[in-house]
Amino acid sequence: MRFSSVLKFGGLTALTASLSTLAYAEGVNGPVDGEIGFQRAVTPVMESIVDLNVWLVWLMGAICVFVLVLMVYIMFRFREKANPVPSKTSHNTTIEIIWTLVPVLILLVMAVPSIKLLYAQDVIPEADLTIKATGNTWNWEYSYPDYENVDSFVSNIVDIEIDEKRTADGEALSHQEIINIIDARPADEPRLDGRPYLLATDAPLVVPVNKTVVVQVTSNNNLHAFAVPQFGIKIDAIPGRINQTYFKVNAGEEGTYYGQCSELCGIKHAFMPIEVQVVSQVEFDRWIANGGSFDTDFSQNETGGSQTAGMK
Ligand SMILES: [Cu+2]
Repeated sequence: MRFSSVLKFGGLTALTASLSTLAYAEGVNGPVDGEIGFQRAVTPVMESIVDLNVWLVWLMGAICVFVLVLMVYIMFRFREKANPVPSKTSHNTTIEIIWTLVPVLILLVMAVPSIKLLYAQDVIPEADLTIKATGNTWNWEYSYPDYENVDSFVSNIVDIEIDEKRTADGEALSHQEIINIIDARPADEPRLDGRPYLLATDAPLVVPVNKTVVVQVTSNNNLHAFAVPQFGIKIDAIPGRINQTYFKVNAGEEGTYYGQCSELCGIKHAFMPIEVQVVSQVEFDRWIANGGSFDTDFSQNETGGSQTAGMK
């Protein structure tokens, strides 16, 4: 739902109808221009996050409207003309009990589902597949400890070199111009082919649909964070430590999903995207049997990243 189309709605009824869909763009993966809500949820955890958010927005909206109406009423009802002799009341025990208890109750009503959801995110269920994501400067490296025949691989952004991003006059190329340069490459080099620039990689993480995937996250150097909005996951990558999170993509939601490093980690923080290809179990088995390949060469990247790693 775009903000401009929200503005076009006149009546409250239309707004009510649109609020439930405000959270995502129907059927689209990844971010959408002008989007003000969440990306479309494809895991039970993200669905719960969206539901909680929608519910909290309604609750906060109701409180705002209530306070506003009360203030407007007071301004008119007790204005100087209508109320020349103001009340000198300074204490009212009943009112004080009410305005203490009601907010406490509201906070409790908000806290219970919030903590339930935190718990659902924090407790890692039995894994069908465990993968390890390691943050480098500046790319992600994936390994499949369950499968010895699949080498760990580095997933680099599909981009051009930074000094190619300006013309001879020093003018910055537009994103579309950069995309055109990338897509003019020969077919055996990583291209975008319709995938979003700055999110597409040369070697996506591949996982099966409708299976619990546990992600062990760590870092070789700086702090990074592994985040995929549509899965509802975001977890810090800390050198020398392993953090865990999990996701289970809903049945029928095979597709490509995108995330980004979400902890400021240095100059190319914005250029280490996360691309996850969710496939059927059959396809995944084929990918594994193939040593981590759907018959492309891009999974053969060298492991390890360094301060001087190229941006291609
Ligand atoms: Cu980063």
